[in-house]
Amino acid sequence: MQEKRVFYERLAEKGISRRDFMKYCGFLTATMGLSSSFVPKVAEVFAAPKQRPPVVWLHFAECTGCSEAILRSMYPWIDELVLEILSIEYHETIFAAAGHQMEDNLQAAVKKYNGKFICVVEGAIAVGKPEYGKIGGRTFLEIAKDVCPKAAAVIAVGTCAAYGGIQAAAPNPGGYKGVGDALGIQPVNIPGCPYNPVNLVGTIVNFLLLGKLPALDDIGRPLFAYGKTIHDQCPRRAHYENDEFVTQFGSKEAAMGYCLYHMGCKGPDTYNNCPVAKFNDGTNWPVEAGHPCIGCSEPGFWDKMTPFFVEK
Ligand code: FSX
Ligand code: SF4
Ligand code: F3S
Repeated sequence: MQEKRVFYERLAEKGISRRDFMKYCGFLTATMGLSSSFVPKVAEVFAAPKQRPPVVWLHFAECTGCSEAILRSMYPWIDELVLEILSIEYHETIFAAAGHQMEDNLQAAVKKYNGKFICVVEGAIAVGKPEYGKIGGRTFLEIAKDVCPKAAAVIAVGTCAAYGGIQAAAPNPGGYKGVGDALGIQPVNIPGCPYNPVNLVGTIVNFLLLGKLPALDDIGRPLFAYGKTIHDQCPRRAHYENDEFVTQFGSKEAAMGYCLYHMGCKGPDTYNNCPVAKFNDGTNWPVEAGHPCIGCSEPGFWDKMTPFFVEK
């Protein structure tokens, strides 16, 4: 009880009312595909966590946009996430430590929590030429082979970790791959360039609340987030059906919010929940802002979905 009261007091200090928090929990519960009866239980995961799973967050080849995405997520803010729900044992971007001290942290965490930690991976792994990516003298591949098999669950965030992303785009001189392909394992893949933090939070809350990872599709994506195409959830869909298309940016049709298919929108071939989850505190998402979906969460999107502004 005391713990919960302190939690709500801290929220209030940040200008977040209990009502706002419950609204967020309702949104998260719906995103996870659970009935509204789970809302109080989801709230408990944040307000009175029963366990704080240790997390080792690995960075390989990427732009760090995925860490930026979660650092800017609405709630839980990164400090809440780090200090209250999870026990982050290693994360190169947010830790003050560096060099050997940092590498010692990683070794110690993996040893201490062997078989119990959640391993979040951001970035692709050079498999063809492993020497293309190294941290502390070890290749990405060596680190991943050492750490990932010791985790209770591996979650690949971003298209780079899930499917290789920009590093794996042709001609891919380093032979980069996503974590699953590089190690021959099936991680939970949460693709997107960057991914939507709400889908990572949903995956972790699912794990804490129900004691298991969410159901996945055949390429490792949680069905709650990637079960439908952008096109099937798009608010511009009625314009598509009525043959009302934008053919030029800045035009009258663009201002009227017509369908962006002829501007190269890849929404029909892209599975993701952007139209409902949105970004930046639920402010907006690419198509609503007038930009075609470029298919950023699909495997091989740099090769398959380009040229981005051309109908395919
Ligand atoms: Fe990749 Fe994430 Fe794109 Fe960047 O780390 S999915 S390049 S937004 O940052 O991995
Ligand atoms: Fe489909 Fe894109 Fe048109 Fe939306 S804008 S209806 S996703 S083609
Ligand atoms: Fe990416 Fe398309 Fe969503 S470009 S962010 S999957 S709308």
